[in-house]
Amino acid sequence: MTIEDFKYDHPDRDVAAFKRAVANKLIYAVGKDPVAASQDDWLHATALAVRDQIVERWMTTTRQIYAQRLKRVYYLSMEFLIGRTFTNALLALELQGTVKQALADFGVDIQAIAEREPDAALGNGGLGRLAACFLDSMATLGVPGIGYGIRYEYGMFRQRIVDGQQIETPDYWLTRGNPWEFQRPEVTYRVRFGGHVQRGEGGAARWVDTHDVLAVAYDTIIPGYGTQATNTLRLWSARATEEIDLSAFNRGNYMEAVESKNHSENVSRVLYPDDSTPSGRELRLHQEYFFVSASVQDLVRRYLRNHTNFDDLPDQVSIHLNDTHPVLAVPELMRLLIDEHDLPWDVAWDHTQKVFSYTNHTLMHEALETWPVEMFGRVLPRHLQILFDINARFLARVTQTHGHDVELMRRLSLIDEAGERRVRMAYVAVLASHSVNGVSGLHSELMKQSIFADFAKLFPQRFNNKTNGVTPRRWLAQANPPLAGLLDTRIGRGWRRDLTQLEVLRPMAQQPAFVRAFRHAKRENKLRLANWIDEHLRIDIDTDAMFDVQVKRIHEYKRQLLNVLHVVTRYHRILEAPEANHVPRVVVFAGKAASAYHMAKLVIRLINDVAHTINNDERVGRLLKVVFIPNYSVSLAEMIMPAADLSEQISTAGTEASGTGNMKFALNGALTIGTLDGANVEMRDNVGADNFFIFGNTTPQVAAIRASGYQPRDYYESNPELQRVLDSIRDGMFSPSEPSRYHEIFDALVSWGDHYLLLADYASYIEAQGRVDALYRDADAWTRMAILNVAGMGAFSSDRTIAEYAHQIWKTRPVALI
Ligand code: B1H
Repeated sequence: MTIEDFKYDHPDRDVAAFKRAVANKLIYAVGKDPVAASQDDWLHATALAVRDQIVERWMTTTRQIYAQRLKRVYYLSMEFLIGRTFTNALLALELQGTVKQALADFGVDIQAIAEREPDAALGNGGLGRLAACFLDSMATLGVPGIGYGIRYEYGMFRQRIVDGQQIETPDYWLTRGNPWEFQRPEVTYRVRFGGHVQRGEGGAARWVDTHDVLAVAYDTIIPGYGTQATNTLRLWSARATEEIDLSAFNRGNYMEAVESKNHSENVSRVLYPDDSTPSGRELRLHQEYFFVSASVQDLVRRYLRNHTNFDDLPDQVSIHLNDTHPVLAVPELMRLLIDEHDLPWDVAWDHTQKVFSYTNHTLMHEALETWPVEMFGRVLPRHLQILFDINARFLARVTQTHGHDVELMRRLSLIDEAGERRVRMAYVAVLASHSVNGVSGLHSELMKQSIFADFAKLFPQRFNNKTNGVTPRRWLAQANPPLAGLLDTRIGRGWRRDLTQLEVLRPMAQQPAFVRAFRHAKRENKLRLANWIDEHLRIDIDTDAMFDVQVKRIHEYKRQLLNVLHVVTRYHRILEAPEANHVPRVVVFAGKAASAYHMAKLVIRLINDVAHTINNDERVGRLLKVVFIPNYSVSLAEMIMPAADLSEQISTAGTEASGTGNMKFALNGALTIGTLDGANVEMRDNVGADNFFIFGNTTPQVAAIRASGYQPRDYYESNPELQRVLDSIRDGMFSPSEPSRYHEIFDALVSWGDHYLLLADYASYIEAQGRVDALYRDADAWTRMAILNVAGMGAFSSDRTIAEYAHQIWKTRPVALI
């Protein structure tokens, strides 16, 4: 049979057809009587009907990728922070109007059901969201890309704020089923752990006596925008193997035998909630190997479907490592090639280096992943041998070229020999990849000077930069209908696929009518957020006030605490001169702290205590309000960011690899107050320094301050306003029932060295905030500047980023579709 002979109903796209489709899904797939159907049932039925519209394109795309023998990109990531899919799918298919009408005819409100969809929160923060934006851009550009990751049963924990403190609760996001995924029980691989290695005849390695877990594939369709091209996100779920523990069973211990099944399935149970710091727990190592082994087995099998040897592997396959978390793919591919397919070592290694590429996302020392050799060898004995062999060959070559330099060997070795021996995962990634990139211009330079300095000297051509980007579909078209609508009428709809078209807004900043319309759009977004805050948090905020927003993971280097110092400064100024001409502000925070991160949790508590004190102080009134929005998520970001006037991007220079929230805010018409860190630098270059509020010490200045012996107490003692702020926090102004609650924060800043230089940047930050206030008094000038910011964001589309990866790293061609 050929596909031409295969008859099926092509789904129609008009309202009447769509109503029929939804009705059929509700009755036959969801199994619900329309008179009894809940909002969730309608959402499920509608999602299935929408999904039908994508499936055909999906199959055509896959068929064409095979037919055109295109090289595929496998994007390996522990995290994909997708958020909701329903609205995004409607947007990709341009079906919003049709579906809205069809549902309205059933008396169902599309907005209401859309908000019932749980976020797929399979990631922590920027790294996971970047992977999601990249999937969107790969599909939109027709890059034949497959995302591989883990189908966590529990995503990022849900955050509740109780008495000002963060409480974590599990996020079981699959309770009501997931209409977007296809379970593929036939796509199942065996993933092995433990055991030991035997040497067969000829020295061939045999890995035996392993404990095995099965990896089952679940596929999610990733539609491109304005194209037929449609990609796949394949997530692996752990299943116990069929066989039960026979020895336990024979001993008559049925429960013990069945319990081990439970144990195996823990592998894909939960996302580790640590952003920027690896957990070092053995289950995490299991997770990493689990998804990487299944993925590599899967891509090798796909390759062998139309090849009889591995000669074409580098022309057909690119494997991209999103940080070091998937780096076990390197020894896994080597193992498959040499142990299972009998390739000579040198051929296997040559292929491996041509296939792999790696993105580094952080320079912070504590964030660099290492595993104890002891644990590694226990869990993955064969892979440890392979890494030792890679290391020995590498160091032997270095000796040939650089002589016997023990110090250099110690620095370059894949094994850190100081103290407990550990495997340096980032070094494995660098050595095995033909391309190593950072995520902003500054970060990529620092990467070569710091953590990879020795490797950058050995392999200078390997290192490059790919500045991050964000998808304009989700982060403008979907998140900001008022602004998207305005752009559509004034500059057309093309910006969705070519964000550089925003450039034409530049002269429009001088047109009073456009300035008014732009401000009107911002106002609508501010109203939407104000209503949400009123309804959910019972805080009454003034939409004329400046919305000053910092939303991101809570981390010391991101310096939410510096923002708090500014808030408290304003509070004191208001109390001191209540009648002065203060610019009213609403300062909004949101973000989660890793569950074991004491300082970050204390900062959350301080923000909530400060909010409580200020919001209930009648002397302050509308001049200052502080709001902590609980349970920050992708869908909350979609509401919060378009409502922001001011975006806080205030990390210590040299610490934030890129940032991507910074781009989303500016794209939605917020002005940025920020340090010269990460992609802030390039954003400022693109919008012009006059349109950007830069403050603080630069990266070289930070280094110089630290080198000369930073004394935060000097700043405390010489700046009376700073002193008053810190003293009030220390003395319990915001925690009267427990005055000592924030001693630790005071001490961390004043006595224990203030590692992230908040006090050194304080005066400059307060001064910059003064410039922000002054501009806000002139509403037209503010709006003109906001327009110029939007106009300068063309370069920060993830389409640009992905085009660069595709041309320069992966060397893939887009799929041609009719
Ligand atoms: C980023 C991480 C990260 N960098 C370890 N590193 C993790 C590290 O679970 N872990 O162990 C999880 C996440 N995340 C972020 O990546 C950077 O901090 C941002 O600056 C950057 O914009 C983002 C995307 O490149």
